[in-house]
Amino acid sequence: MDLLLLNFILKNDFRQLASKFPSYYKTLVSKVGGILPQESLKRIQTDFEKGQPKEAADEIQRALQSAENATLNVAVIGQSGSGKSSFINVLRGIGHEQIGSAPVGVVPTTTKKTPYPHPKCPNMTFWDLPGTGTPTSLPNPYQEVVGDDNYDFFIIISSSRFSANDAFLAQKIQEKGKKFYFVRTKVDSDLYNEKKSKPRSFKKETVLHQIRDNCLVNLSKIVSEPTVFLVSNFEPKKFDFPKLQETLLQDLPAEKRYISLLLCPNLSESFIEMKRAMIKEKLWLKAFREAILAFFPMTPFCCGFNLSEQKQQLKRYQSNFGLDEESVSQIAQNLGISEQEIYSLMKSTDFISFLKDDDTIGIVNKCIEFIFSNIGFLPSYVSLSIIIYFLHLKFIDTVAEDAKRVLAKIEEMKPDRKK
Ligand SMILES: Nc1nc2c(ncn2[C@@H]2O[C@H](COP(=O)(O)OP(=O)(O)O)[C@@H](O)[C@H]2O)c(=O)[nH]1
Ligand SMILES: [Mg+2]
Repeated sequence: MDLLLLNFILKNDFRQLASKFPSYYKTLVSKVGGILPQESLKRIQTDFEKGQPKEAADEIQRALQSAENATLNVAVIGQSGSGKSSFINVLRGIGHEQIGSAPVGVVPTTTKKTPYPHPKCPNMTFWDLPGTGTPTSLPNPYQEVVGDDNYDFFIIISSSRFSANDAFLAQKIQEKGKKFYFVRTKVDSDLYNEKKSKPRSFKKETVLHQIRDNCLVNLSKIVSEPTVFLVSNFEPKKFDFPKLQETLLQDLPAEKRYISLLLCPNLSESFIEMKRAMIKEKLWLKAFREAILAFFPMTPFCCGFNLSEQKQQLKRYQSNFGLDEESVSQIAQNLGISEQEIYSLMKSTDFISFLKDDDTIGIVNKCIEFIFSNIGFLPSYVSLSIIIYFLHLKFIDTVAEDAKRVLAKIEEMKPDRKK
């Protein structure tokens, strides 16, 4: 079991905990940052210093609750036809033809500001804002759109040369003191067109560099140190989509990061690793809080081992990694293969194997022996917590590896690979 938790159970030394907690916590967080906001970290440390562990446990609980209940409103704005709806569908992990997708089309399809909640979490909503520059667009869409203060940030979508409309939007959002990200879509078709028109001199990197430069030069007149993300909504695993996701997550306030990360589609192995780290961090924080509370005899501490509850929890992890029944069915449909073929790649479908897993049993036994030999006794709820902690770690690792295998299968079956 990890050292800080064990130390806590064995020594119960709050001063030591206060000095070790922040640096230890850093080792747990994913590369886009952790769940605890800076203020919570400070408060927890001060609570330990003052010998008030119960307050520290409460602070952890508060932070975990706000992480789970966080809301996020993202405004996606840009000219009609630039790919806003398609972009929203990618971010929500929804196929363009799937039920609930934002309608995509060659003629303007969205005339009203439309909310698209994430299918797994209504608290996270993407707003498809009326395309500008069409006959039906609002007389003053910028006011209507930019004037709304509820958005956490804006994403400006542009699909061709940097336009006066792009500049105007960036300027208005900037004046509002809001953050925006500039996304240049359809780079797949730019590359295709360039290759067609200049087959001999075509160089992918040069074309991408030119597109980026054109946007940067213009944006730098509006903001200092602008960033541009070049994406294809048809090939989101390529180009800057994964980097965009990472940047958004990094920039978010800590309490909004957990839900946002879990709801992002798995675009890369590195993304699956970030999810794994953050889910483990949350598990650790819960276990740490329980370890603190276990030393307060009056604290109601119920954590019986209930098989069906554990099965449910495993399903929740599968959902976090995009491997719930609905997602598997969708993946199978997209790839034109049977669901069974996807399930055959997943080891987490065999719940019983987790209960018999020798590694988990071994590590739990070692932990329990270690505690027993150090303090001479072991309350039953502590041993139960230890079992559940390691079982969940195994769940998370197994599901994360499943997600990687499924991702590899999706890559392998991509149409351009099959040729
Ligand atoms: N090649 C290519 N086409 C795209 C991309 N994104 C969107 N499109 C197409 O562009 C058209 C307009 O897209 P849509 O998402 O409806 O744009 P919106 O009007 O801004 O919401 C549709 O035909 C999409 O299929 C992209 O990244 N690459
Ligand atoms: Mg649209």
